[in-house]
Amino acid sequence: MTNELKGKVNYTTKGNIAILEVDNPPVNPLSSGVRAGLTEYISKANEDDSIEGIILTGAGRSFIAGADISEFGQKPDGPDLHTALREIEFSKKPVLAAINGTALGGGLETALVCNYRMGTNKAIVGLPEVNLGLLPGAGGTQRLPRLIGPSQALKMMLSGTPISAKKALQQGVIDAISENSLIDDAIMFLQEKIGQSEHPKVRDKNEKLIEARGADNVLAEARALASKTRRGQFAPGQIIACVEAAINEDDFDVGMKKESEYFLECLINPQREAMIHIFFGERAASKISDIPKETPLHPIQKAGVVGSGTMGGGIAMNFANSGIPVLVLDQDEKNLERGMGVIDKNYQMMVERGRMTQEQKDIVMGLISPTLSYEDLADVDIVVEAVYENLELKQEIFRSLDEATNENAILASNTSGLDIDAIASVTNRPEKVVGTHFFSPANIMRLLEVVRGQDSSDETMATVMSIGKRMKKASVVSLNAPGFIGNRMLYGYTYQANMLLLEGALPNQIDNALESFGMSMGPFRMMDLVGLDLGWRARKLGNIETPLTNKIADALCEQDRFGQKNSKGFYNYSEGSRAPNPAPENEDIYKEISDNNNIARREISDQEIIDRCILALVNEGAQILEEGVAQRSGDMDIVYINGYGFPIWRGGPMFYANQQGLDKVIEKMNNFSKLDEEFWKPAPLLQKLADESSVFGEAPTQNERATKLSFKKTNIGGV
Ligand code: 3H9
Repeated sequence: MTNELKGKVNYTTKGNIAILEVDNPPVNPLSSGVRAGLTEYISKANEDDSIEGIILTGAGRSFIAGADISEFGQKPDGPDLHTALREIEFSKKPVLAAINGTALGGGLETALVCNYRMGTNKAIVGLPEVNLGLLPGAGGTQRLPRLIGPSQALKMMLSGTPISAKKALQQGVIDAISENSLIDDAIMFLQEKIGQSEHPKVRDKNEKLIEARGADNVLAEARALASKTRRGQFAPGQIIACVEAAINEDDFDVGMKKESEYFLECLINPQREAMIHIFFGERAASKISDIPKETPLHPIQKAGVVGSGTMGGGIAMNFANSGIPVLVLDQDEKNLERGMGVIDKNYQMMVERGRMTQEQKDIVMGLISPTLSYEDLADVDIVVEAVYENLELKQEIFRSLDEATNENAILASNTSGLDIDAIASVTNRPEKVVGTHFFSPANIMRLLEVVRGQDSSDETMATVMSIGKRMKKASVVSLNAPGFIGNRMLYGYTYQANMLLLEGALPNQIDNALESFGMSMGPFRMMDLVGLDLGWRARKLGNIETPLTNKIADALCEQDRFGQKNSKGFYNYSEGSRAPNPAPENEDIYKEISDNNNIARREISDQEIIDRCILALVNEGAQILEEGVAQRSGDMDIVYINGYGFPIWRGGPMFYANQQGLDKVIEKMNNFSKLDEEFWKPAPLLQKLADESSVFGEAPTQNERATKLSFKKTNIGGV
């Protein structure tokens, strides 16, 4: 075998059993060296007369994490995966997959060509290719339905969610669970089978497919599931087409051929590139460029949360879900009681929906304790303050926390836009202060912006990022600047949506155009959901003049139209329903405000709506990158996909701009500059990259930067 190939397979023997161990750290993907090793050693075991059975396992914590994702779009070295798997499937000697950890995608597909499958009780198996814009292309769409039936297989492939060993055993994906030493148990299992004249092959099992023939509901249900959960995505339809072929074709190899064709179509579809960009982008975002990987972490054994409202409760649930005991502090006993009740109710709902067992609920609830006293926080390792957005109040809390907690404890403020340095400045430990911007509901939304203050230490940053990973969040670092990353970008997007409304488009048209682009919810439906009255009341209280783009929303509030909360806003809502119905009675208000501000209303195309809203995100993103507020453009993609409903299959706004071509982006912006020259001035970095025919990537270094960063007290906010 040549040395350039990536990864390897270790070959050992134990008596009459050959053990092939995939060794490609950290997660054993099927890189070139692994495929070559499998091909070579299966045939070696078959040629060795002293060998009567073969065990295939993985080194470390993973069995096989699938195909090597970094190879997609490149010319692969070594044998292809199909060759390696054929070698296993047609082995003369029985092969058992000893699944020691994660068997995902091509990893499970490798196990499915083995004659037998045994897992440890910690093993998990799944076909998550759909999350990468792909389908299981190494026989998964043909073999899994044969094993567990097309309906279950479709659910697994369309959700991409792996299942536990226990569930895999129940469904028939694996044959046994090892409770002791996996390899010893696997050998024992295999010895019993060795005398058999035949060993089962999944490809030969046709009963479950024949049963499904003519039963239209299997595919109809899958289509309904895909259109509900994976709107706009290409791969789900391809997966369903593969399973349809598995059901209807008598010949296994014909189904396999179709799978290969459909896989190739996914591979060349731009969605695949976009979704793989997000896979690697999420992992890149978790790294901080100037903080070494080996930075020691502050051990987190116990946490505190200040504030028992929706946000505080959600954050406490995140700690508990990660196994970290957490104290929830509120100074108001009634609020605290209510907050704990909401947490309990949220978990109860999960139990009722089958998302957790009662036993699991009891464990996490046992980790959350209420307290009214700062003194109880004396031994926590981290506190997240989650009270409402008021700098003075947060500063007061930080003074108390600085006094009450151990001097090494990290103090985090959950804020969507306040100045972290101003909060840190009231403590004696600014190096231990950091911002955490969780998104609501914090126990569900994956995005976490981690705000780096000017004094936040490497240890503090690295620790908070590692907690984000433990909480299974998509964590992104932002420098301390107004609106951080997400809300700052949102500002331009909502600004354009409001301008389009003033210029003649109706909320329904704007929302539909952006939803057809793939946004999970259009801006006006979103504003109705949040409540139009929040900004209106704040402006009234502060005697602040209404900006042009808020004039329509404020006029609606004057007519008691606050949004979903009172069933009328930009839309009308029927009693008890969240479905938005157009509100023609608002149109006179729109016209009047346009007239009063000398804005001529006109027909606006859907394309103009999409371009103006999305390119507003891109231009602000370029500015954010130029200032170094985000470390890399991919970080902004992660923010927008996980926090703001941007379609994952478009790879995020910055990736989308790269794919369009930055020169095209500038061309469109130049056209729009007739409407608003100031707004559509390209960010210097965008102009520079377009001139160089380049794309967005890493943030420029300090020396390369044209703009210096400062925490300006600008008003960032959408509504
Ligand atoms: C497939 O199989 C297609 C086939 O059906 C058909 C083929 C013909 N490849 O996530 P982590 C890297 S498609 C290459 O931080 P964890 C990852 O980038 C594949 N690299 O660890 C990271 O690198 P770095 C279907 C991979 O413990 C490092 O490994 N399979 C791959 O939190 C550690 O990763 C999947 O979609 C890969 N397949 O989670 C599974 N996987 O350190 C994808 C990981 O430089 N993988 N890396 O940042 C996962 O879901 C998680 O990595 C896993 C471990 C759960 C396994």
